[in-house]
Amino acid sequence: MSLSSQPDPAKLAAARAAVALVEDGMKLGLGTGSTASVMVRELAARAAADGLKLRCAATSQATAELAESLGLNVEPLDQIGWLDLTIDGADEVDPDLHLIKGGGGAHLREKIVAAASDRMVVIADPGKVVDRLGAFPLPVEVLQFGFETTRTLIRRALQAQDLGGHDVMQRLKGSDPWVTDEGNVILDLHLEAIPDAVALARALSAIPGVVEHGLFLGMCDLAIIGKSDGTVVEL
Ligand code: ABF
Repeated sequence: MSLSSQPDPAKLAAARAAVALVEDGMKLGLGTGSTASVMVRELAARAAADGLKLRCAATSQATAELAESLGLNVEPLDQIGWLDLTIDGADEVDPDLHLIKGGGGAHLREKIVAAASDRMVVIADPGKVVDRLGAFPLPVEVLQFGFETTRTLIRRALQAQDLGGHDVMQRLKGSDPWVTDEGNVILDLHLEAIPDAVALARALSAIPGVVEHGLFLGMCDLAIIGKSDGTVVEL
């Protein structure tokens, strides 16, 4: 949200369109990030206005706290079980609805929650829509144990995919390592373009020490792209 607390109109349009998909009694996954925050506020307002009974699993501590503060019923994922719908943001969306996520550092929980959902809907502004993934640095959550070993293995995997020489940077918060909700750290892969996302995802997943990467392939069912005039486009 901006300093004036007015949400960005494009994010608001996407959030409202996604919240319109919510029905009474649904079990929902709540995403993380500024667009997802707008959605959580819209969802809470609609649930209160329409008397919707919802059960929500959050993809981050920050989202859980926001949702609870607005009166939404947040429960542990395993207490709810399978979810009807997850609504989340993204850093990039390509024409096949493949995504890069994790700029907010929550992609591990986001992927688990999305995988536990019948339907995943992404909400975004037009700046997130790309022809090909990779301009946004690809986040990879890694264990702190053996961190440099894991980074070396990631560099080797990139070389094997003709992606060698690109920066593999540890994400920082100030001068300290960024630590995720799960106590891990993040490497951001500055690749510029990812020619074969499926091959890269497979290679990263095979590396010991990699907890989860931010490529979401074949997980998104619908992307709602909000525009600043308040309209949306569905991909
Ligand atoms: C989450 O928040 C992430 O997966 C993604 O990195 C980020 C998008 O944030 P924003 O909506 O603030 O651009 O959805």
